[in-house]
Formats: sequence, C-alpha cells, structure tokens
Amino acid sequence: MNQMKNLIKNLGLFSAALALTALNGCKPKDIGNAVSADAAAKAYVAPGKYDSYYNFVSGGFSGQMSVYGLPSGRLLRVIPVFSVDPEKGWGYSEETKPMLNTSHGMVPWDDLHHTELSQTNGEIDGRWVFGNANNTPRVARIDLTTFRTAEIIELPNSAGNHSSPFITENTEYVVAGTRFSVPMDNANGDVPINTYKQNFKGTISFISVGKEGDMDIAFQIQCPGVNFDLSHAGKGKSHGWFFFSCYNTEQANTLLEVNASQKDKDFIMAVNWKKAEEYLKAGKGKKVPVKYAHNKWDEKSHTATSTIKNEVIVLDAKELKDICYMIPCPKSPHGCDVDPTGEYIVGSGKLAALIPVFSFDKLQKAIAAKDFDGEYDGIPVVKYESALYGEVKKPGLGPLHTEFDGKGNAYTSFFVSSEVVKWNIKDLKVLDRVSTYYSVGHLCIPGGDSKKPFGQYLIAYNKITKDRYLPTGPELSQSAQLFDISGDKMQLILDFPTIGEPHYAQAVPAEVIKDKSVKIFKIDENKHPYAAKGEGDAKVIREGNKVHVIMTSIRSHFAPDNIEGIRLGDEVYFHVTNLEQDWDVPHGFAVKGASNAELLIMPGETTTLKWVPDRVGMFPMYCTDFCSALHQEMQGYVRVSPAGSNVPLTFSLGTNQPAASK
Ligand code: CUK
Ligand code: CUA
Repeated sequence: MNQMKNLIKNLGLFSAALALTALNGCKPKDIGNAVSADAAAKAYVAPGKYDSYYNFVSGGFSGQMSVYGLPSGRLLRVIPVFSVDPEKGWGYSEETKPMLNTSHGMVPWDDLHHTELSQTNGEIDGRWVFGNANNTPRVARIDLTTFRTAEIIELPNSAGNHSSPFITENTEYVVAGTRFSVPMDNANGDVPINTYKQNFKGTISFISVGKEGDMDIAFQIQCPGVNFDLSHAGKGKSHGWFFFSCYNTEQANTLLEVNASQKDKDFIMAVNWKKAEEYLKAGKGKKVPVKYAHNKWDEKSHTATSTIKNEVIVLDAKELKDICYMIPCPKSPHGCDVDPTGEYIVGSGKLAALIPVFSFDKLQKAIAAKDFDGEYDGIPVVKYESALYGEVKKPGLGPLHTEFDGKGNAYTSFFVSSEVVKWNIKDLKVLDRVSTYYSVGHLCIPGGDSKKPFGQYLIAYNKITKDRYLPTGPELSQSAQLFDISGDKMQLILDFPTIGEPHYAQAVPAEVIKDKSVKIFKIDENKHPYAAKGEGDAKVIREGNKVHVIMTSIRSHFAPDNIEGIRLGDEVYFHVTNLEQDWDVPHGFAVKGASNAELLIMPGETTTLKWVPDRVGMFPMYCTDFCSALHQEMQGYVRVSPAGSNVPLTFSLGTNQPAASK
C-alpha cells in the first residue's frame, strides 16, 4: 500500500508510459478479514422467498444481459441481446434472425457495456432496459414484461458505441456517443490514418423513444474527432442537457496509451439538446445518406422484421455554436455522472488523483457570460474554474465511475487502488473507503443514476477475481461484490460471479417490475402465419423443395410425430406452436443433425427451425425441456428419402401404428 501512496503522490511526475505500466491494478492487503459475521444474514434470502431487487448486469464481451436477484446474488436469467444463444434459439430461429441484422449483414456477437432502465420523471419506471453494442454500434431495448430483446437499432456515422445507452429523465432520448471517431459514412473513408485531425469526426446520436418504446434516430450531432467515453443526462434543473466525457483530445491515432495521455486536461462536453431540438425544427439539420438496420420484434406474430434505413439528420456543432461546450476535466476522464439533484456533474479522470465536481449553475453562468478559454476545434471551452464546484482531494487512484445514494453521498470506484470511496457531495470530504477484490470498474446503487436512488446496497463489478473463487483454469469468472451501505460505513456482504464481463448495471426494487411479468402468450392472440392453434391445425405442406411442418407441442407429444416423404435437397421448416397456457411450461425442439440450434418455445408461442437434411435416413426429433413425467416420451421421427423419391408426403400422430409382422 505504501507503494501505492507513493504512486498517488508521484503520478504527476511519472512519464505517461511509466505511470501506465503501474496502472494495471493493485491488490488490497486486508483480504480474508473483510467480511464480518452478520454479512451472511444480510445477503440471505430464504429458499422460496423473493429477492427485494432486480439487478440488470451488462455481460460485456458475452454480448448479453443478465438478471440477478439482490441481495442473494442469485442468477435469475440471461437475456440474449447482441450475441446468438443456441440455448434459446436466439439468432438461430427464423423469427429471431432479423434481430441481429445490421448494415454489415447478420452479426452474431457484440460487446454490451451499459444497461440503463427507462425513467419517468427521473424515476425508474420498470418498462424497459436498454443496452449498447460497442463493436458494431447498436442500441437494444429489452421489454421488462417478457425479459426479451424487443428492438435493436444500428447507429450510422459511429464506431464503438460506448457512451451509451444513457437516457433523459422521461426516456425522451437514449443517447449514443461514438468512442472511435471515424470519417462520416458518406465521406471517403479511404484516407491515410494519420489524417485523423482533418478527416475523423465524433458523432453523438439522439434516439427518440416513443410511447410503446419504438426507437428512431431523431438526430445526430457532428462533433470534433475525439473519443467519447461515457455520458449521463442532466436531470431536474439540468434536464435538457447531456454530459459526455471525452478523451484523446490530443487526436492521436496511434499508441494512445502514451499519445492520448499528454494533456493535463481533456473535456466533458456539455450538450444543450433542447437547443439542438430547436435547430432541428428550424431546419438546420442536414439530411445525410447512410445505411443502418432497424430491427423490431412483434409480440403478436412472434416474429422480427429488419428494415434498412437510408438517411439521418445531422447537426454540426461547429456551425451551431450554442449546442456544445467543452469543460476541461483532468485527466483522460472515463465516468461522467450527474447527482440526483442535477446540479453536480462528476468527472472521473483515469489518470487523475482527484475528482472534479462541476456545478450546473456555475456552468450556466459561465456560458451566459461567455467565460471561455478559446475554442477546441470550433467548440467553446468554458474555463475550468468557472464551471468547477470543487475537487475531492486525494480520494484514491484511477477513479472510474460514481453512483449516488440519494442521501447526499457519492461513491466512486477506483480501478488502480481497487476500492470504493464514499464522499459527501456538498463538502467533498471522503467519508469511508472499502477494498474491492480486485480492480473495480462500474458501481451500481439501485436507482443510483436517477433522481430517486434506493441507497441500501451498492454493487461493485470487478475486472479481476484472482483468488476469490475456486480455480477454473486460466480464466476466472468476473465478479460482483455486494455492500450494505445503509449505515455510515460500507460493509461487504457477498461475492457473486457474473456472466461475461460486467460493466455498468442497474437495479430496481422488485415491486416495480415483478407484477407486470408476462406468464404466457395467449394462444388466441397468436398471429404467426404458421401458428397451429390446436392439433387439428397441424399439417405438413410441400412448396417445391420447401416443406413446412406446422406442428404443435403439448405435454407430452408433438403433433405430428411421424413424418415421411421428406427428400434430400428439401429445406424443412419446423413451425412449432406450444399449445400450453400455463406459466413456466416451455417445450423444446431439436432434430438430429440440425446445424443451427434448438428451439425453446414459450406457452402460446410459435417458433421456427430451419433444417436441411444432409443424408438419407431416419432422424429423431425430441423435446429438450423436461416438461412432464413423460417428457422422455415426447419424441418423433422424420424419414428422409433420396432426391426424386416417390415416398408420399405423410404425417401422423398415433395412427401410424407398427406394421404387422409376418
Ligand atoms: S466502461 Cu467498463 S468499467 Cu465500458 Cu462503462 Cu468503465
Ligand atoms: Cu415437452 Cu419435454
């Protein structure tokens, strides 16, 4: 730890490269005795009892979002979002394939960093949770009645959609700032990389969200070519503004760990989006040709569609001078967090040894008085002192992210010194610090970035687990740690492993969501074109080399379960309708040799598996989800004959009895 104190003291003196080699995280010393005796009781949720919070955790490189119960840390569900999931048929069933379509074609994976719950009046309303795709820029909306991805929109003029999907206090907009600046999509991208300063632009997108959740790109703002890292909306008095942390204001295009760490201060960019709306109305936006996919799930037909769109409206921050303002912020800021009152904006410089807290009121005064320090690439730069409320001095090393408890306190994660530090927003005094194991990234307090935090728990999402769990080879699970923050001192009460690498997470009291959860899909409302609403509808139809098997599943058989007359060269579509109208009775469907996945079909739903048999023979199909005492009996056969065979197409259930033996 001494070594670390020296590091904090000397950080300013190190050359950037030298300092960076020391920034790979550091192990706290008081391992083992950090958990006190009553911790287990605090995290204990008795068998059969519900947790008191839902926790929506990003999966990072898994591309998915997972749902935990708190305080138990029990994993409730993994929601497939940007990555295919053969377990649920996500991206493999014909109905879900369009959800993963992009302007690059079908993309089976992404990197989901941030989750954000929808809000009304600045409070979490439990309708939707949004997630961002970092690699092929997209934003997803997950419906919290079904816990399924309902919509995915791609973002043109972007690369590395990182400062996303943060929302305004009535979910008017979800924003998405590009991490990598790149030439605009309609500009010539075939330029030397070292023309970054001339040709590369940073774009932020404002995605409007309709009453039913429908997303649309309302407008984009073209900004200087920097890296937009994180963002948060203003709230209350600062509603109408958005704040983005920027790094690489050096505009380096190589060896960023050194070249983008040159300046003492980068920026937080304040965006007056109400003003941008005015310019939009006044026709100041330019229609720019682009190509992006907009994918929507339809609950009634249980089917997704993907539409490629061709145009987006772009406002230029250089021309429209009073939309964007740069606030200097030390040093390579990462997190950018706004307190529940909307007055304080916290920047977290990854290489800074202090936390700057900006005042919205002071910022407004400075803008009105044109208290500027010149311009950055055409954007006015507000004087640091003019926007600064104050600095938290020597809080730790490598501040990343801040959450709020609604009681006047802020909690900041420190990656390098592996700790969470609690400080008071008004007097900026450090109140408490606890070790995390190890190298913490994001923090989450239920409602912690809304106007109404529930300051009972804090969860730290850690990048490195090391010796916390039984070894499992070279890769260990990433880890979350639950702290009780209801008292003056933070208390560690639980470790739990996570799916993928967790970045941001959100949590909300269970009451906000649990009673809206859908239990079944009503079979009468099923509008799938190949739905079979009863066994009487089951049939097999040939259309050239396409064969549609319209089948049903109910405990414990498929109708039909014997199919003959399939020929080599056929494309077979199994459209399986689950006739159950009972909660928690999915049926599965699998057929031997299928090169895609299984299906898991929810009660009342129809799902389709495409199957192209590769050889002549007998192919069993069966239910994969143990649905009844006779689940193992839930099976059937498909007979595949050679191309050109004259075996007639037949299908049956219970009538194709054993042939008489001679
Ligand atoms: S990032 Cu992961 S710890 Cu992508 Cu929000 Cu900061
Ligand atoms: Cu249906 Cu097992």
